[in-house]
Amino acid sequence: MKQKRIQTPNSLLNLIVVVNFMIVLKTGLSLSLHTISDFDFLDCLIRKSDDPDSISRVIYSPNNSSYTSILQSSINNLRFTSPATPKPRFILTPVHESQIQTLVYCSKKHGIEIRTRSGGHDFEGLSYVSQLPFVILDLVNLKSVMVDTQTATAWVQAAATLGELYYEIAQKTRNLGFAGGIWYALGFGGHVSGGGYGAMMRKYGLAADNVIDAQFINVQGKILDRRSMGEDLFWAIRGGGGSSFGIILSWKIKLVPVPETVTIFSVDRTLEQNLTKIIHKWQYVAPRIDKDLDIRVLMFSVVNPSTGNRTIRATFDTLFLGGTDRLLAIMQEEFAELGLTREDCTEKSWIESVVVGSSFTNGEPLEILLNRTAMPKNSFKGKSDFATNPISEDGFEGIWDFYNNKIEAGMALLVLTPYGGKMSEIPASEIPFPHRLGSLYMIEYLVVWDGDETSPHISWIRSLYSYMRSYVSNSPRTAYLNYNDLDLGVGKTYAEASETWGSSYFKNNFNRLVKVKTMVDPGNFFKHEQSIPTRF
Ligand SMILES: Cc1cc2nc3c(=O)[nH]c(=O)nc-3n(C[C@H](O)[C@H](O)[C@H](O)COP(=O)(O)OP(=O)(O)OC[C@H]3O[C@@H](n4cnc5c(N)ncnc54)[C@H](O)[C@@H]3O)c2cc1C
Ligand SMILES: *[C@@H]1O[C@H](CO)[C@@H](O)[C@H](O)[C@H]1NC(C)=O
Ligand SMILES: *[C@@H]1O[C@H](CO)[C@@H](O)[C@H](O)[C@H]1NC(C)=O
Ligand SMILES: *[C@@H]1O[C@H](CO)[C@@H](O)[C@H](O)[C@H]1NC(C)=O
Ligand SMILES: *[C@@H]1O[C@H](CO)[C@@H](O)[C@H](O)[C@H]1NC(C)=O
Ligand SMILES: CC(=O)N[C@H]1CO[C@H](CO)[C@@H](O)[C@@H]1O
Repeated sequence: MKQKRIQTPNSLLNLIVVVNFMIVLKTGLSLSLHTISDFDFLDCLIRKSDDPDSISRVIYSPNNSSYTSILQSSINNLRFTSPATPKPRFILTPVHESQIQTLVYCSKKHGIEIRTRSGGHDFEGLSYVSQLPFVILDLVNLKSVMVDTQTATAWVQAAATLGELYYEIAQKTRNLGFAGGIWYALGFGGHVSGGGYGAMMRKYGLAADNVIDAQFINVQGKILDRRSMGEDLFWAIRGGGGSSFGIILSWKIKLVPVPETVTIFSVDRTLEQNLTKIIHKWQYVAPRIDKDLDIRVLMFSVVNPSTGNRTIRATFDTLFLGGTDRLLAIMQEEFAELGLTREDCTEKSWIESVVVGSSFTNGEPLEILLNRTAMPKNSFKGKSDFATNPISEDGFEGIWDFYNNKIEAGMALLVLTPYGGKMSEIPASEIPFPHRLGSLYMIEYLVVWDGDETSPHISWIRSLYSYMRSYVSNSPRTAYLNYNDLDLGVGKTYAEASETWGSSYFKNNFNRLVKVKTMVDPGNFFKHEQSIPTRF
């Protein structure tokens, strides 16, 4: 191996040049430009930093032995781990915000895109994959949580997980919680900037509805808070997707009251137990029932052991902010078809319900919420819809057909999340998330697989999505930003985007998002496949 030495103040520069020199030797001259720009970029980071030694300790190039493990540490969709997936030129894991300011300056100067990653759960891998030369800004070291029970608020840094926040709240009080997502390992930065719903949504709205301040770095590298960014930008980043606008360092949130005792149940029903009728009824009940009650439905195809035939099994997964007696009374009155019994119900503290909600059902300790890698990962593709009218029983029969006869067992999931309650009270333009009054429930389609044989699964979910067209919201057909789906289009111009994903995710709020984007990032530096475009 030939080493090309260049005199620099930092040995890290040598290291980069070496590896790029090797690439040039192997693939010809075309890549030599990369060598130059990588070198200049790194040189910029080190020269512009007020603490060069410190920043050089948090820059990883492909030559560094930790590069791959850091890259993969929070890739939550294994679909984006194949060798063909584009890899970043560098990964920066800042320990100080000034390092991010330096990164913004140098990335702009050298034309390298920034992908910001908090928890890495993006459905399409947008926080760690780009087709253009890019660097991952991995906020993994910025994850502090400061809970203040006196004011019922908290400051939460971007890469803290929901689990870390929930755990920290519960360490201090049993009377407060937060209206964020169900899945404990989500990163706070991405989750909240895309809306963020969980089992208390019908009572308290979305995570983004409960944000009261933020710390943010804009395209000029300035650190802003709510007051200095102004209400337009503060509006946009609460549900409009932070990555179109800049970098969220932390959110200040409002905690919400929770009772000392909540009740949960998880009841299964199959087609042989009249599931189709029960689900049909659920549509009329779940979005209108008491706000303290959230009845989600998760459906799979399973083999019925007694017939040997496939059937659909639905789990009615429920959080009730109250005790068993009141729950049973409400259920008897409104939803007797489910046949809920006292034995199905368990009283717990709110934080214990969070643990079970994340599928830890074997009595795991609360500390499991702090283990980001407690669950295995796989490859997946997801999509979403909003139902604005109840679906007929025939409509459901058609869905069952997709799950039972057109795919292997256990690989696909259908989740129905009821809206109504507080969600219907918040005006559709309050924050960019527009799916409020009139949305009965959200539908999530998910197909999950091991290994890299992608196409049959993706074609399956596309055909299901196409079947659903006549049953769900239309003009526009809507979707949830946090379940982003590149099939909705990757239009980058204003016109293309507003015809496709722009109106699906944001409806009438899209135009205001474009206005804010044009104002705060006119050069469109912060961009990705479905970022808000500028318009002049
Ligand atoms: C297993 C699983 C369970 C889920 N459960 C729920 C749920 O219960 N409720 C729900 O609402 N959603 C849920 N989601 C969706 C989830 O909310 C989104 O994927 C969310 O964007 C994840 O945030 P993250 O920080 O983990 O992801 P990342 O991949 O890090 O980021 C997602 C997007 O936000 C951008 N971003 C991240 N951090 C920042 C930042 N600091 N500043 C600016 N932009 C940033 C990224 O660039 C990317 O565009 C789930 C997803 C998965 C995979
Ligand atoms: C790079 O790799 C070496 C070990 O190969 C390690 O000591 C160093 O901390 C790594 N990271 C950086 C940023 O250099
Ligand atoms: C299904 O519904 C029918 C009538 O609608 C009822 O007779 C039957 O008992 C129900 N089956 C179950 C398992 O609940
Ligand atoms: C199983 O499915 C087959 C084919 O659809 C059907 O003919 C048969 O009656 C089913 N068996 C039972 C027990 O439902
Ligand atoms: C987190 O969970 C994984 C999987 O169960 C386990 O292997 C690992 O040891 C756990 N980590 C910690 C710190 O407990
Ligand atoms: C994996 C790899 O190529 N590592 C190289 C990184 O650069 C140093 C020189 O600075 C080499 O010694 C390593 O072999």
